[in-house]
Amino acid sequence: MHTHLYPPAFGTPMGGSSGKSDPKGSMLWGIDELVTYHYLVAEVYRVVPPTKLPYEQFWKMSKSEQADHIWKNLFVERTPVSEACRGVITSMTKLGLDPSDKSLASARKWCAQQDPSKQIDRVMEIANVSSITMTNPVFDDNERGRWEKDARGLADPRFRAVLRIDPILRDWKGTAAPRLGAWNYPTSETIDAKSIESGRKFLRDWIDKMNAIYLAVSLPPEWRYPAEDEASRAGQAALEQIVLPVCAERNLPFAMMIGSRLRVNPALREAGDMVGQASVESLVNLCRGFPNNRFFVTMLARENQHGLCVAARKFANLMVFGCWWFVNNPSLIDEITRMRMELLGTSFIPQHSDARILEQLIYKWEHSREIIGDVMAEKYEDLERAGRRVSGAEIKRDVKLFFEENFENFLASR
Ligand code: FIX
Ligand code: ZN
Repeated sequence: MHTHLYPPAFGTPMGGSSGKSDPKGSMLWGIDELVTYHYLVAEVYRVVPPTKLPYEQFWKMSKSEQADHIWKNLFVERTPVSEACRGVITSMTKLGLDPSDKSLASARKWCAQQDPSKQIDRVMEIANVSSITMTNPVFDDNERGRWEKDARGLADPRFRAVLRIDPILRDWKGTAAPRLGAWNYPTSETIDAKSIESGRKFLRDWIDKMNAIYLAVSLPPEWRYPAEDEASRAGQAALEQIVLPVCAERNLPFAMMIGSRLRVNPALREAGDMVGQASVESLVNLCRGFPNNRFFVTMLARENQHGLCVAARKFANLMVFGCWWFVNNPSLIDEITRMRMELLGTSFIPQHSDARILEQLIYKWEHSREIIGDVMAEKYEDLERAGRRVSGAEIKRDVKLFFEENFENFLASR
């Protein structure tokens, strides 16, 4: 239900056997992308500090040079025990590549011989993924330009779109308002009648253009509802007057990914974001205040997971999903899934991949399925010990709820 993956129609820096490459393409796949995942950029700077390899020098290297640097320092000269490293190993093994190879040369050669679209089918087959949900940041020029140029041509039955609108809530005055104005949606710095009308029209137009299945944002740990400082008031008003009314009108859920503090180390780019504890109380206020809206919510901080579960016990319009980013690690997936089953039964979505590189689908789901399956089995054993047999049909039903129906039903529900 949440990835940063794209079909070939969005272009790809590595054309593979199709020979069609687009340096600004959004479809990331292949060994060099897998090894230069921002999680691994952060980890390699733990062992080769910027005093040894200045950040700007790293970013000037080619993708392959960066990948060779990370492979050498994290996978050869050190034991690749971290979850992000183990993930690369799992995906390589499942694709028939040799993860103990000291060089990436043969993996690179194999990838270059693959067709991007066929690789998507292969990876979806191996990962047993039936449908991929994108996240489409409309304020990103590269993304928006592709939709404006040929929205119909971007359609791919394997992928569904999501209208991602972070600046509308994170920075109305500085980013969203001026950009909407530049795109012929006249707005003001404040959420007045003009901003409301234009903002709503903007969302309706892009929901239609993308055929979006939900709208989404990520929010900082400081996010509060109601807002507690002047700077956040415009964001609150935009949420109340623009985003949630259009979601209700179009019967689309609103996804909130809460707790990411962006670029605490800007030199690391995407690898430079951080986690922070957020306010579950704000979420409770929102769910109570907007009963006609449905909310998909995931929180980044481990400390927020329990409160989030309890909040979901209070509001049927709140669907908890995924072990996001810094809690997407075996020990925490186990802890969080256990807690959720004990507090929410089977009424939550245990995981999303957040895959940025196609082949990550293989390891993100392989690793999570194993842990979620173990937790479910233990819960069935507890039930049997308590005196209630669990049938194979019931287990199949629960797995379908966790890995498909809870999402599809919440999308479609009225
Ligand atoms: O906001 C998000 O969708 C996050 O998932 C990403 O921004 C983040 O960089 C990521 O890749 C997490 O896994
Ligand atoms: Zn994401």
